[in-house]
Amino acid sequence: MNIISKDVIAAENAKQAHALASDYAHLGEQLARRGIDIDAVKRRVANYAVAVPSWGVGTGGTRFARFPGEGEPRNIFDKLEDCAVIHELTRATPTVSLHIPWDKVSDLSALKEKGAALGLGFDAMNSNTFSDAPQQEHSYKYGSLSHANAATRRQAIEHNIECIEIGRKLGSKALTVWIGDGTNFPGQADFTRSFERYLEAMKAIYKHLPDDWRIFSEHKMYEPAFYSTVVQDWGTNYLIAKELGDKAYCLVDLGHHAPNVNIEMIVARLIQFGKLGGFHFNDSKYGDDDLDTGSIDPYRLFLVFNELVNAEERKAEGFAPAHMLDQSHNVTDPIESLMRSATEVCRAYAQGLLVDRAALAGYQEEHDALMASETLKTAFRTDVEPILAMARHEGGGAIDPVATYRAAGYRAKVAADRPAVAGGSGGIV
Ligand SMILES: [Mn+2]
Repeated sequence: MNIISKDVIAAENAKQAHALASDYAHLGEQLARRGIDIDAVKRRVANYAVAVPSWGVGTGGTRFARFPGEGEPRNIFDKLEDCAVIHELTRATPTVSLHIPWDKVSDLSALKEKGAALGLGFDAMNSNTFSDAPQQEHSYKYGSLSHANAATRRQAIEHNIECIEIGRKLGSKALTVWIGDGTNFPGQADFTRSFERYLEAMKAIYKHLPDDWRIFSEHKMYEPAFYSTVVQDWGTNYLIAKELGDKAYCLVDLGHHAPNVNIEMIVARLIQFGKLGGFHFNDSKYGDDDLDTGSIDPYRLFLVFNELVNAEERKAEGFAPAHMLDQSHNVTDPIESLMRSATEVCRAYAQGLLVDRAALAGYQEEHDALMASETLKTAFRTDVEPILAMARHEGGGAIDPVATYRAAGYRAKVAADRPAVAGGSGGIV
């Protein structure tokens, strides 16, 4: 079942199909001169997938306010429909990543059936021990998995085990754990003791992880704790994955680093030691801004994908990262932002595939810094839009996803069914 009428998609595509064919043929000629088969690149782009977070289809917010949009999803079933729209038009987002307890339902088989009917699968499960759920016995105000109180830690462990159980029923194969634990004052907690407690708690969760599952730990330098966090950087993250075992991997959220940190190099290190679990894609200017992927620094996104394609092509051992978008939409229609972001990661991937790796290796051997850099720039400067558009078009999606979405009038339609929600509450993770 399609949420967006196939007739609308076909009508919009008909307006642009001729120009696309011409652009694609021209780019194909240019790439052929560089020894690249455009159809081979297109096939790999068509197979690329990035998961959409269920919370991404609602309007986000900041610490100060949230300004709700029209027709916001009321529950996970509405969210799945919004996610289906993104996949129908982009053909790049076949899975949804759920968040518990936000997406908790009494009837899991109904949820699974809804996903199947929409052609969507379930990606990594996300636990929440950074805020208190209603009727929760122990508060996470002072932490969760690293909390000083054993009963609070036990509650947080049980919650993560519950997320695994829900995920098993839905066909998920991974659990992502991000905690807000940390301090606002020097001396507030003992760094070593906190981390010992965290590791002990994660080991208890790990024991419940099915054999064909992976567990991802996600580091974050600051916020909500502003002086220290328990899982602050990739080094600590690597130690966690190493301590836990073979099913434990590190998740890299692009926004969770200090300004100017060389994230692509972190990615390379984690790949080298078989511990890169996956990504949360977004972009940032000042901190963890959760801006749309590729909206500020598309070159950095390309450099990350350059490392990923390098690993893919050399068949790095244990390399199978999970890709997910994780961003907050405050001033745009979330569906439009997520479609554009999905396109941006496809773009970075396509550009990564265009890097002349043999030439690059040669320049590196010869210490030709300028030409090595130029080799990357040549791939980055290539406008791969015809490849992305053709992959979408041939896959049944939209040549121009945003224009087609607007032509379909989806937001106005759901706004009529979904009552406006109150604003005021802040926060996104
Ligand atoms: Mn994240």
